[in-house]
Amino acid sequence: MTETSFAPRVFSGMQPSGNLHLGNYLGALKPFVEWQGKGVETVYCMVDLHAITVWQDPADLRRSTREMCAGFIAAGLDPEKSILINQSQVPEHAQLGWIFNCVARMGWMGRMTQWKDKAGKNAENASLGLFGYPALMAADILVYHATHVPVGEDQKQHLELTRDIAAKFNHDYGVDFFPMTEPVIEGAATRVMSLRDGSKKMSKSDVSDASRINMTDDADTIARKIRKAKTDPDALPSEAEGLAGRAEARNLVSIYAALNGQSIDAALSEVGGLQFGAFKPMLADVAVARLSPISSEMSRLMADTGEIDRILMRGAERARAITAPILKQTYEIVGMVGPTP
Ligand code: AQP
Repeated sequence: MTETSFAPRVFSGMQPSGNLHLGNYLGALKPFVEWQGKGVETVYCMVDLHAITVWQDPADLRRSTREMCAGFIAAGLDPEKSILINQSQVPEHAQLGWIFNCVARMGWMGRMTQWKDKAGKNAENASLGLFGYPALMAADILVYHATHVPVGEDQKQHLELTRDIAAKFNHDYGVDFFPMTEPVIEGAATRVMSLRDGSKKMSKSDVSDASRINMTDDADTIARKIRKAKTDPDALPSEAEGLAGRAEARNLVSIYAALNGQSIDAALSEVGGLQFGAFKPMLADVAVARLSPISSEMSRLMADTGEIDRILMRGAERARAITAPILKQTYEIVGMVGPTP
């Protein structure tokens, strides 16, 4: 099967399991907005079914889902141009997810880095959903026959698994039905690291709030977190090679470059030679300039959650016009008896 036999369509999702942070923004949300302007159909999803693979307080989940939708719109996603949904309202995701549970192999799931990291030594007590998560993620993507998935670098392995599931399904049933989806991992900050530890990913679930910049942080908080970010005593280099072995310096420069829409080399040609004492206020200024308008717009949108719910329900209707026929064809391929046409 050629990868060009499917019309281009973009899908990506995010878990409403806490605050949107700078890693989500630079790794995913900013690319989502860029794709919206490329004349391709775009579908973006708050993956609430994934979120409950670890415990979520119901009221917090509702708030985070609406806040994430507000964040998507505030960052530039237009509900008229992109389809915005929460996963649970498009039941074909979970229905195709079950079929893929029967295609994917236990061994594949057990090798997922995210499973090992999140379940850790306590795998016996982890939910079955956390183990099977990548099969549902494959369904999220393939129920749209999506060809491109913009994501941060941490999702690369899950995207490879999505291709494995599509290939096994196509092979087992002798069809060319699911596309070989391409991950799109681009930009200067595809893996934003913790501000407290340059070897750890910036993450919603880090217990230290100082480790991340939340999209809802105010200007003072952003400036304080950047001022306190871990660094080393040396000045910034003038070329990217000089960042080797300096994880924290690399991280801050990558963030600066990505916020400015520059390459790392272009950023270093501007800030190379500066000490962190001079560089950090520059980084704080650009972070506040980029993030504050998004955060104010999020607050404005959150004042009318009824409108957010309407946007999501309208998105679900539009999404189901795509997903229902694809699920129906999948059922036919698999051998499920349904209504006779
Ligand atoms: N630190 C990051 N740098 C770049 N991209 C990132 N993404 C997440 N963290 C970074 C990208 O954001 C999208 C949505 O991710 P998610 O929220 O669904 O799940 P996640 O990757 O598990 O995010 P967190 O914050 O790390 O959540 P927890 O703490 O719950 O595990 C994806 O495209 C992801 O690559």
